[in-house]
Amino acid sequence: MPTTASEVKTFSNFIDGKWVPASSGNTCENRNPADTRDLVGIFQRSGAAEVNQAVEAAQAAFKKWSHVPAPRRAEIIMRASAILERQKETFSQDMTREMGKVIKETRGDTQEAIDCGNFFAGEGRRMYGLTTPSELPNKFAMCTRNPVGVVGMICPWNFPMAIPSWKLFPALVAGNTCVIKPAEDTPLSVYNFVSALTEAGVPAGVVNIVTGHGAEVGSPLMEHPLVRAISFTGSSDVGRIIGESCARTFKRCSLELGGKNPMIVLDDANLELALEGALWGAFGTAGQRCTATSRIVLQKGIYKKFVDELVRRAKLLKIGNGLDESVDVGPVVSKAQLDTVLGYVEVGKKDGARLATGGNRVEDSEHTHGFFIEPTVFTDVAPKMRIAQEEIFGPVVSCIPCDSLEDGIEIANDVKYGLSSSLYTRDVNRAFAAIRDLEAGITYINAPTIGAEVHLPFGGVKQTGNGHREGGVGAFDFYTEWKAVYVDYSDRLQKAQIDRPE
Ligand code: UN1
Repeated sequence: MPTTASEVKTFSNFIDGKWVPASSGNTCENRNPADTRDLVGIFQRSGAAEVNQAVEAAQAAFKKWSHVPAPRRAEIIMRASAILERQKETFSQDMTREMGKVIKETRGDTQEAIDCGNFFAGEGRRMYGLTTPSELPNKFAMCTRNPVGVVGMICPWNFPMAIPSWKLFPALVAGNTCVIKPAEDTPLSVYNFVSALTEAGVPAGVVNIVTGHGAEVGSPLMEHPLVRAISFTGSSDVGRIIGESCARTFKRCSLELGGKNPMIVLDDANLELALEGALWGAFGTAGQRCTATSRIVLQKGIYKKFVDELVRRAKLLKIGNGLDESVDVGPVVSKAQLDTVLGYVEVGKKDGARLATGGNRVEDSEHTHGFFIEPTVFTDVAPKMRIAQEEIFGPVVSCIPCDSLEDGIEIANDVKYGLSSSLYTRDVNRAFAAIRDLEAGITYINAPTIGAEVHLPFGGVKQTGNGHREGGVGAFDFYTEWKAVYVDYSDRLQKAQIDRPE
């Protein structure tokens, strides 16, 4: 339903526990991509001044927050998770409204944040350091994990609550303070998430939100001298800029970037299972996951049967407003995304791939106000074609034939990315060979490339990132600094490396 301007709420930045409008007086609209007449909210178009205020608030809050015992901080996180659970339906509906993915998936997104909170709340009573023997007598050696300081977080729109939760929960349990920049398309979900944190008792200044455009908010955040670390999820092109900037100012920097995730299906696979997985992996979230199945590499014996059936089923998927429970595929997030995806369809056609189904914007009377694209399958795709090499981030999948597992793995690995990967086979030997040889941070056997769980490491190799992982205890490798501690109780000067028994 279209919303009239008078019903629309204006959100200010959230800085030091207060609502602070942008000093420029400029704002950005948040519109529903399923029906752009529906104005979801108005958000501040902030700049360096607001970033500065937020970072200073986070810096001022750091000492006190970092001294709160981790188990106490974790109790707050546990309460926040419970609040998210209580608000799950409302927050999920808000999320579908602001970015389009279907309601069962936004419920999954909110659930992922709840799971993440529960996991990291438990870590408040672990966050293990280590002890180790000293080489000297009567000397104790241990390592503790200390917070890093003020962390800047730059978030994507495709998992508007789950991904901020991967960043905020471990950062907070570890004792950091944060400035978060939501994606321009999905600020409401970050407000909803932070409202749960605030209600749960996170003190003023510990989490601050500054909304606006990447160049205007992200850049001053990554360049700010008081920010000690930047966590970014988004495109490889932007990741490169952030990585370079952070290198210049010696900030830690975690980059979760693109993917071109392959699903390999061998002749011996359970085809029904693989088909279901392919449809879910390729068209779930309208293909807008960095883990989306964007290449299906099929062994020749099942190639034709598989693609025929995939095409038949892709045509049956219901496209529409994600708030309708019967819809399978929602809109893409924005006009810009729509243009990018349709541009890739043209590239695929021009490069000689066969467009087996889809490829068009859906613009009948029911869909005319939204950014809907038909689920699209290209067949007879050559591995080096652009549609098989570049991240499209839309409901477009490329089917590529292969001769064998070895050939399939070679095709799978022959891209610049390495996030997720999948193999369908009933042969355990081949499964383990693929687990070893697929160049990716995540490998699924007999499941599609999407569906990571929060207590396992999430991230990729090659140009998918810079070696960090979100999720799981490994997240603390980013959100804490190791401190090596030596306690000498010998009452004499002992010289390491020099005092050695004769
Ligand atoms: C992303 O695609 O940006 O594994 C994150 C998954 C989700 C997270 C995806 N749990 O598909």
